[in-house]
Amino acid sequence: MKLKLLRVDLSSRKWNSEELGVDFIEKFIGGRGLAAKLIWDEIPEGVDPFSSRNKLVIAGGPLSGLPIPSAGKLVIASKSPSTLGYGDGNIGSRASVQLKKAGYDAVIFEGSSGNPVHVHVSNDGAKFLDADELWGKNTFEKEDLLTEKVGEKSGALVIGPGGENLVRYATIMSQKGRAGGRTGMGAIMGSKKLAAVTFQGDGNVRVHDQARLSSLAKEAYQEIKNSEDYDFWTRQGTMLAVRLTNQNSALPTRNFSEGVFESADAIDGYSMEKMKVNRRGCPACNMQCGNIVHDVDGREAELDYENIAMLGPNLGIGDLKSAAALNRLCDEGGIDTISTGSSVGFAMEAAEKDIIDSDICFGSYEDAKKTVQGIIERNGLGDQLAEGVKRTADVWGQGSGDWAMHVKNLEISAYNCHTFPGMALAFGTSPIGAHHKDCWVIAWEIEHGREDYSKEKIQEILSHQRKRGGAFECFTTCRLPWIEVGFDLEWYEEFFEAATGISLTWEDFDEVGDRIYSLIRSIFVREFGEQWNKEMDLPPERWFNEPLSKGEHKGKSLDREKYLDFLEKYYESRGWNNDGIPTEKTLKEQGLDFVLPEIERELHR
Ligand code: PTT
Ligand code: SF4
Repeated sequence: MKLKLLRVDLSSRKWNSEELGVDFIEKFIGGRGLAAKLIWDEIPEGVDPFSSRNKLVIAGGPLSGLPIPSAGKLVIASKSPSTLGYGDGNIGSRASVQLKKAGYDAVIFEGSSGNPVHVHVSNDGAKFLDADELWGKNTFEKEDLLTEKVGEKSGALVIGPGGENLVRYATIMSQKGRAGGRTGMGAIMGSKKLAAVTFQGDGNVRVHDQARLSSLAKEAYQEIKNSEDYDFWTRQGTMLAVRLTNQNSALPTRNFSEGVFESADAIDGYSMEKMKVNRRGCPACNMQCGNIVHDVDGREAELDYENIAMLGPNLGIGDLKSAAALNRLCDEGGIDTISTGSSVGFAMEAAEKDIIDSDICFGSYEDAKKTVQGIIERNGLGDQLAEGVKRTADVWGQGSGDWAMHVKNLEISAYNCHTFPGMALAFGTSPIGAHHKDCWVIAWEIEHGREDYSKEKIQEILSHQRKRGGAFECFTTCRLPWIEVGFDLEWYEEFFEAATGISLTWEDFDEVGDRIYSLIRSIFVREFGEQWNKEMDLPPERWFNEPLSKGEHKGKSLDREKYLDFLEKYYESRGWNNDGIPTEKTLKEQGLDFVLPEIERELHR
């Protein structure tokens, strides 16, 4: 078993392919592991993310694209224009299946093109096509044009005007509703003038034991379908979280100042069910969780919890069709809904406090729409907000940094953590900046002492980070069958062996997860040098200094001293030093000796 990498140089318009063997797979698996290793090896410290020296990795793994449950995913990674460290995102798309069918597991783009380009990947390698007619179009229009050009069976990854205009949180879209790369991967494509990548394979995917994989898959799909939670999940998908978060003061409301929203019922999963006209999802998945509704303009929009929470309550908007329209606008423009909702909410608060000369206000759909449009086009106020909340707070000053809701410059996803220290730590230590993808402990905290800063909680966080941030990002498959309908983790050991012929257990997968965490942390430390410090793992001041003023948890907030102690204990459990840097011993044990020379100075300061 080998992983096959297609290397595409956009400057010279040449390509070649390389192979990575069993040793590499055992150590890094694929997906995020592959991307982190390539980024460590090939992107030198200090490179401007928008320069041609930055690279973009589109990485599948040993399981991605295979006809097994929810395996139609890909990781997209680069040096992030948002965090200036390692950044990635995960997308479900036919691109995952077609990449495999074309005979590759991953593609790395280097250099940049002078003119807009569309790269088509097939069994014949990479083909460079003129993309003048695509440039300037929104993501839906681009996908329609690409379908005409390369056929509807192909998989496409496209950017919108947001990516072309280098919005720092521009994302990559596929299938008019799948989004991946909120760390600015769309802007990296834009900086390389890469308008779209399409994939179309004609080959059969070679796996170690096809018969065993097929029989496992048949059984596995059935098990998922028979699960108790399957019906509810396919009705509500991630929208089920609105009620849970609102009931527990975790629903981001008016720029995360509160955790309960007065109109939550109108935008929750039950209200959505009444409006739902269809559902969609990723290939190879029988849980199809994309909820399609009609927005205020009667157009289709695909809803997820994060999108609605950030473009609804976080902006004071309690109308689902309006939030859906903002969701659709972000999808067409190719910008991340989470960072957009955070940036617009931040500006509304700044306007309310007279820090900026603007009359936009919470609760106004028209104001939100105008501001989102401005971000996509980089017009007026939108031009500043396209830089993200941290950079904007640095410009606006007047204490606004305290309520710029980010960690490491990446805007926080839709969970208010005034009373959730574990989730706050998960955001603080997420390897790509504040994202919930690697760890989501809200429900666990509710059950096991929500306001505790306990060692047990740290173990729970580590376990999430190892599995969600490690194995699932490396395989690369969707984690939701496991999380949402209780699909047993043991299946993945079997899938892995049938696909690769390599026998690894969850203990081995967890080790890979820890290795990747240390490697990504080393990328940040190398990048930030002496500026690196543990403050970078802290959530915003608002959660420490501005207690909730509403709801059951009124008056509560995080405790800074306890959080710092919690963070140090977390570092200790990871084998990192007091500055949050992996120790020499840990790096050696994890087989990462090669990073030592480049972070030694920070390690021994
Ligand atoms: C992900 C982040 C999320 S996570 C959501 S909703 W979520 C937002 N979706 C956006 C969107 O839509 N449009 C848009 N313009 N911006 C958006 N930004 C937000 O991006 C997604 C699902 C979901 S829905 C989740 S939790 C799970 N995420 C997985 C993951 O990260 N890894 C993995 N192995 N499996 C996962 N399964 C689930 O996939 P980022 P998708 Mg996404 C319209 O990209 O950068 O990681 O940010 O991929 O195909 O849309 O599936 O309540
Ligand atoms: Fe995609 Fe949802 Fe299926 Fe996961 S559960 S693969 S996000 S459709």
